Amino acid sequence: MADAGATEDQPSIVILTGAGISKESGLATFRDADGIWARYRIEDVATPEAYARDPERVLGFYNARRRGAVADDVHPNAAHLALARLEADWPGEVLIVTQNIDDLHERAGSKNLIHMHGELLKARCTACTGLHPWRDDITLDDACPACGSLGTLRPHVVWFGEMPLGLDDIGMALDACALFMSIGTSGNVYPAAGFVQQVRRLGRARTVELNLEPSEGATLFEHARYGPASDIVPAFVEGLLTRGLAAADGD
Ligand code: BV8
Repeated sequence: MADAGATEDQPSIVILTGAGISKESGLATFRDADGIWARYRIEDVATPEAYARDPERVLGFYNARRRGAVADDVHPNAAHLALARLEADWPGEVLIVTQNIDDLHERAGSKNLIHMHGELLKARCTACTGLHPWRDDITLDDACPACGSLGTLRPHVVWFGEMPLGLDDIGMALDACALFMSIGTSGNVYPAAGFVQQVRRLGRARTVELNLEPSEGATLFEHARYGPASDIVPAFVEGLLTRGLAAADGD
């Protein structure tokens, strides 16, 4: 990650994204009526305890999601593309902190990106901690490409009760930013849901929620835009690039 410093001429922006930004690319959200947690219980598929109890079930859950994420008809949508344009054209640093484990931000062209809940297209070895690009199913018969151990590969995702990734860099970027945007997240999962409060404590940055509808934490933000991400994010980015940070104000 680049240095997260901000100056008046080069104000930095931190963007938290969640499942809502990938919904129009064909990937399910978690807590909507048709979401993943309506079909699966968190404690069965997304905790270290679930994996210890029934690794095949947990691997099967992520194998199905990996197949979905690499499907030919899944592409970055206009919201992902607009954020990549913002990073390329904004005079200061733009950091995307995503809770999503898909690779749609990378495929849109974003470079300064932290996957705080891990990456679906990587496997991690619990024996040697090696990380490996992985587009196929992970099975208990697979050997770690680095150390050769059998049955020790797990999805490189952060389960409930595990420590999210990149928190030190995220914390410094939040403290330095002039604008914090939260896109397509319900504000249910911590520590991500608390980032807006961390930003507001310092009182230096504007805070904006962009979501289909007001989230759990909507009242914590000073400003908001509501609608499908593929409409509201490109419009918001266009405003920032033409009028600067003041474009964030208003609802
Ligand atoms: C941690 C794995 C310690 C990957 C995920 C009380 C009891 C027990 C635990 C806790 C507790 N309070 C807090 C905790 C901790 C716990 C937690 O938050 N639990 C919650 C349930 C209360 N958190 C943890 O365990 C985390 N680790 O805390 O470590 C620690 C200590 C100190 C400091 C730091 C850390 C680990 C959390 C990681 C969990 N892993 N999944 C995977 O399978 O994908 S969480 C899962 O939820 C996904 O990762 C997902 O990204 C994340 C957040 O969900 P959202 O992205 O917000 O998705 P959601 O469906 O909820 O919302 C979608 C939104 O989009 C909606 O608002 C919708 O309206 C909108 N939308 C829909 N369509 C569109 C749209 N918006 C725009 N356009 C559209 N078209």
